[in-house]
Amino acid sequence: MQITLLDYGAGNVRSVRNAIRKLGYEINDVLSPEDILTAEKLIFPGVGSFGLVMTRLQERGYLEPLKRRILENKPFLGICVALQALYEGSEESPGVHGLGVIPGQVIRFSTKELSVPQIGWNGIRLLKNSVLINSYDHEKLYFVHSYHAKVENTGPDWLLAVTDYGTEFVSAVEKGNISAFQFHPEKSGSTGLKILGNFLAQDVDNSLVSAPRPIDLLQETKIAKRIIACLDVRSNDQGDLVVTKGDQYDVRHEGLVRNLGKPVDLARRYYEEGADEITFLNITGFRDYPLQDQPMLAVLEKTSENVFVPLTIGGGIREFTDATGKASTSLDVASAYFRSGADKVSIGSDAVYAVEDYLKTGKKTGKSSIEQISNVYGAQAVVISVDPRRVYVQSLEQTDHTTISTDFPGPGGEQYCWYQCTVKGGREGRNLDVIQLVTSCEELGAGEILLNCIDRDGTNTGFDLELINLVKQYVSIPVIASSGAGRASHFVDVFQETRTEAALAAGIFHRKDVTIQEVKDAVRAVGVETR
Ligand code: 1PR
Repeated sequence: MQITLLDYGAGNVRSVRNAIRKLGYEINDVLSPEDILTAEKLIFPGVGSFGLVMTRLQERGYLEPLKRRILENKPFLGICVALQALYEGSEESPGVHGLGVIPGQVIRFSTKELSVPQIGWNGIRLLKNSVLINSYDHEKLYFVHSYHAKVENTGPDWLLAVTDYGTEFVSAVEKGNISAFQFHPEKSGSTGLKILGNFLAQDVDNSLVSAPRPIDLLQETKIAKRIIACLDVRSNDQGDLVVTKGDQYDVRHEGLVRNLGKPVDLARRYYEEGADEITFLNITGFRDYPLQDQPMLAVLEKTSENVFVPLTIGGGIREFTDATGKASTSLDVASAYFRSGADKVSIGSDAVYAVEDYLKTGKKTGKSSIEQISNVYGAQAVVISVDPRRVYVQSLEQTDHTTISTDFPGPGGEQYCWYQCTVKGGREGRNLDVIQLVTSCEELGAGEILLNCIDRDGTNTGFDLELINLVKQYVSIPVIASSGAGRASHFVDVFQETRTEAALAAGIFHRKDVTIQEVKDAVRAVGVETR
């Protein structure tokens, strides 16, 4: 059977395409408004901001056919912003009209105790039976969004599932053959693929199986702490692209680049072992030209064919001029990565330079890589990879930087330290501290912080909990703790002693010291929510 995809060129729909193909279906693209009406089954993956989605639909003349299709009850599946588009409007883009099929406005999460965007795996409370989501399909699903639809606007005829994140919000709607999910089935591993497969195979009208059940009887859902496998990738001395691993960022052993395996194979292994996300860092990106780095794009393309959890790619996200004088913006570089299958990009050195410029004037120019990418793809697609290193001082007066008193004194017995930001893979320190960097990046539109620590990287001595607690005091976007994991109990420590949303590790998984499942078992045993 042919499945029709509504791709209006706003971002990465490769993962939806890959998921449909993996399930054995052919894809037709909507090329004209009529295709929306004649399609047997239509999937509308919402990518970009609410305003961008609605504008693109209007420009292409898709609004009326979409409303008609929904009214005629022809099979329709909306994902993420496409669920929000069913409502009248959104706080995200004031004045822009939604499809208005369901009354009310979509609003921003305003929780104080939880980070926004919500990024990660959460449960659903299913309020009626559905052909798409069977009651036994209650495993966690992947969400990534800052705005949500309100339960009270969504009548029982539409409401299919709710989820809790500081507040109760609509995670799925369904009426007859029209369904929409706030979560991403295409990024929700085998559970998500099953739900998507149900839509593709479904031939019964959902209205026949509805039996509403009261929300209150169902247990509150909880977002899981994420475990992320990280693959530092670079060419080795023979020119092959390999996964490598540094020791405090030094990836050479006896003069040679450590080779820990092939990127695509390792990513697949970690997906199958239960990683909640996979991160690739092209660690020579700061000196290479990523748009010419075809192997890295090919790695993403190949990986995304078989890995159905979020993929982040970092390294070299900045503007470039190639040998022929052709200039590319950081947005061009990021777009190439998104088209190849990335869900998020991670910016390292260029974020430091952007913040240095920003702090000089205090004015946003809209031109930094963070702003450009966030404006087009949304904050949730922009991760800042921070590479800080401790600078020890004898007293607080010795520096203007944000300083902590530490339980791990410096080589001269110093009781205090600040965290200096570095660029070019830790090779160059800047006069910028980690708090200046992360708070400014949040203001510029970043959606998440990947918090490495050069002092701990590859040491197996555990995460730098002091650093993570410091950063968590200052930002309201999610933080991924990174560097230093050497045993499963280090993950227990990071989740029990800090409020980090995720923990990332590399060496421990590459060396097979413990499996991802063993890490999850350990943290679950102390009551931490996992997928
Ligand atoms: O500056 O935008 O081109 O991005 C370059 C990216 O590459 C940055 O994200 C930077 O962190 C990363 N990078 C650059 N050089 C190295 C290196 O190792 N020589 N890797 C490097 C950094 C840090 C982690 C690592 C964790 C966990 N790797 O991602 O995987 O520390 O390690 P562990 O669990 O084994 O301790 P740009």
